[in-house]
Amino acid sequence: MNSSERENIKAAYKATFTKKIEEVSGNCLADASLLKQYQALAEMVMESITSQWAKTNTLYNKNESKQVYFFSIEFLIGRLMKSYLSNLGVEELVQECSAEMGLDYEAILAQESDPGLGNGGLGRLMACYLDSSSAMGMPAHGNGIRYKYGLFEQRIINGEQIEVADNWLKNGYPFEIRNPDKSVIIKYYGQIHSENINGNLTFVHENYEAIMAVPYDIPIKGYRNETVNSLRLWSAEPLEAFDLPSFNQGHFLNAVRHKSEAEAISQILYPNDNGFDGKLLRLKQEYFFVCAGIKRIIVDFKRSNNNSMDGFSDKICIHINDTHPALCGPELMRVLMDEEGLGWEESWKITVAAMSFTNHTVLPEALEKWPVDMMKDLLPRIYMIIEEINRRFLLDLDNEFPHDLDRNHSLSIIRDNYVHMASLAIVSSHSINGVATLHSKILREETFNGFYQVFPKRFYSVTNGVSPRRFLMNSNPELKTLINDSIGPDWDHNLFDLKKLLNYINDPVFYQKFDAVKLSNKVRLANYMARYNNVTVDPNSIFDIQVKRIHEYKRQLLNALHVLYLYNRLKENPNLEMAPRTFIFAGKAAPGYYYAKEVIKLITAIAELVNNDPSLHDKLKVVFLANFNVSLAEIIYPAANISEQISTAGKEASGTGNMKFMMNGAITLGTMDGANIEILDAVGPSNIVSFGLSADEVHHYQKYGGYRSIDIFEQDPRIQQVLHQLIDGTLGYGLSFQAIYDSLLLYNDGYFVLKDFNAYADAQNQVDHLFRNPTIWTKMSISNVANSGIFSSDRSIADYQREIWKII
Ligand code: CJB
Repeated sequence: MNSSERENIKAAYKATFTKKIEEVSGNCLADASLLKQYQALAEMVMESITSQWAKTNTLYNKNESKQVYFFSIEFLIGRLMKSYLSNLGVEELVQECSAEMGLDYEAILAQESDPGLGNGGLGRLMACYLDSSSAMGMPAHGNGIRYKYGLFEQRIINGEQIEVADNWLKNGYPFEIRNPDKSVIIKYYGQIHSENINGNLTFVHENYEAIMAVPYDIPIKGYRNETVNSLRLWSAEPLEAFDLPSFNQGHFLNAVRHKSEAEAISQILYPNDNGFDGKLLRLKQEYFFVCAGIKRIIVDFKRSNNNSMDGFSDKICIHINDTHPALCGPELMRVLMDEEGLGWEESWKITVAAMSFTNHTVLPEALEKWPVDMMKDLLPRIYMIIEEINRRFLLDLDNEFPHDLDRNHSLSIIRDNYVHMASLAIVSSHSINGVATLHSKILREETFNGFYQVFPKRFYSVTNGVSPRRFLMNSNPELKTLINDSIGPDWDHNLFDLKKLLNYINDPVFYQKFDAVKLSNKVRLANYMARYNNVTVDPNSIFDIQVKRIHEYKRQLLNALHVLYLYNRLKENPNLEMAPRTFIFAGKAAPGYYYAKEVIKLITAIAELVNNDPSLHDKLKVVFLANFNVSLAEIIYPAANISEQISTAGKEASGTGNMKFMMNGAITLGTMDGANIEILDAVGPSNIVSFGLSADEVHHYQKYGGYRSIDIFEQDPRIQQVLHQLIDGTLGYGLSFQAIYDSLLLYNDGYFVLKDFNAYADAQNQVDHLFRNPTIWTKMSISNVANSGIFSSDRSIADYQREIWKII
């Protein structure tokens, strides 16, 4: 494009934008608020996406290519405007025009709400996978719930977490299209009776309660290509908003009660990460989007397949993201048998061939099991089908392993009066995968070993990945520019090309530029902390960051105790030689998770102590950033020097924050857990700092005992001092962290915090030494970026295509 063509395009953009402002606000540009500017831009974006979207759908409706449907109870998509602009290839143009029109581009983008439709890694992974599928031109769609309230907004008041409702829809959401014509009726409760209709046994559902699932579709635009896939989020509505007979009889409250009961289903996201709390409403949610999603898939498939179900599983993959959508199996069976008139055998073949299942956690408290009575009552036909799936599965088992009652019992989907959802998902899927090599091994050898013995060929491993567009190109534009200037722009289609950066691994000029980018990102975060935390930090200090959900197994506690120890060392020796450090934490605790909330309180108390002690001469700062979400994450990752990935080995299935940090040049300080092991493989041992018990050692202690935290306490005066400080008032008058203290000593430190303390302190020392040698540090940092290609979600999607969905 020559410069006059570009000027014409810019003039056209400005004219359209000005007109749009009038349309959306009734004001001229000069009087339009930032919100209206954002809405105008969003409408323009949608206008340029929708025709490509329609074309993509027309293509898909020809039923030529295999379609993948991700069923997930969470999709943590983040703000979309920047992705759309960059994927359309117009971001620079819009930025330039905005500046020329005197508009604040970043402030306009900040008007967008950040939909918190997920808790953490699980939901964010789905968003990255949608992004990658579209980028690769692969037909893949999401099916989930349009929660009216996303994950709560976290405020920190007096050092404690306070939860505030997240009303993300309050200004409307411009990137969704409501499609009431595609609504589906969902039936709960009632009774099932069988009838013989024309010689066929038919199951009839009576006296059910019906609610309506209404889809809202969000376009997922591919990076600089023609593909626009869909994320379909279902909203619950009453069939009739208003019960007129009740109203006419004067029962005014009854007249609207049904409405709010129906709407309750998609009202709120359960705020538990890696935890299961067994609420009836959650089970309703699970069936809600499963039933609605499957119905639409079948309607669309038949429409483009001469009204026939032939070849369904050759063309449709239903991917079950953790066990929350595990009812996909029995629901597809129900539709195939009760609505399509197929027999059990045929339906089962189709179901198993269509379903694949990814497990995301081995924590026992997160594995879902629903009480039989609850399931039977709420979903009577589904329960009947689960019983039959189980009966047949146990029969097969008995044939293969005769009289092995223990095995039969432990693998039974229905056991001890519960429906075990992971077992259901495994039995009804042709593939089961873990999300990192170690995790998949633990699934095979421990968690699902019984199933592995029965179905060895069904088990796979696909290591997670993250979107390089969101977490590198769009959130770290300066690094993107530096990479482009160094190795050319083609790495945007193949992240493995980042390896070319290794050509610069000894280039001092490149070092300077690379360090300048990091510093600039640190300054951006430092400004954020000055503004929101009122803490001044030195951008040249080590930014040592742990951001993720607060959970015992993720061991923010280990980090916090070490900060306290460092504080003690500095108090003892104010001349201690060390690079200044800024320890940064962020993350939400589930509202009912007392211990995790205590950990937040502890971190903020340590921050108070440390940040207000002038004798430390700014060598140590601690910051807890409130309300960690995707938008905040995008500012944090590019600014990190150290990525804290310190879970108890064997507990973190993969982790994905570790990959986002690495891509932005942070050095991983980690245990040999989840994908940290693969980060080590990718960068080599000299570019990572690892420490701590291995998963095997943890497993051994858990199985056979032999660890006594009190022994460590008694032998280590550093630990004694730190633990006493938890309860002796050091951290604030009247503040005592007795529960944490007890968990470590009285209850024998279930997550091996004290056991790993020494190794962690040594590793932190090593970090200090490395950082004080800038050449080594920069070299490590560049190596991390250069070797991060394998953690692109494009690679993960390619693996799924090949191994799981068998799409060549
Ligand atoms: N995960 O975020 C969640 N929530 C859960 O309930 C269970 C697991 C996380 O999933 C990520 C994506 O696979 C993993 O990287 C992470 O280790 C796991 O905790």
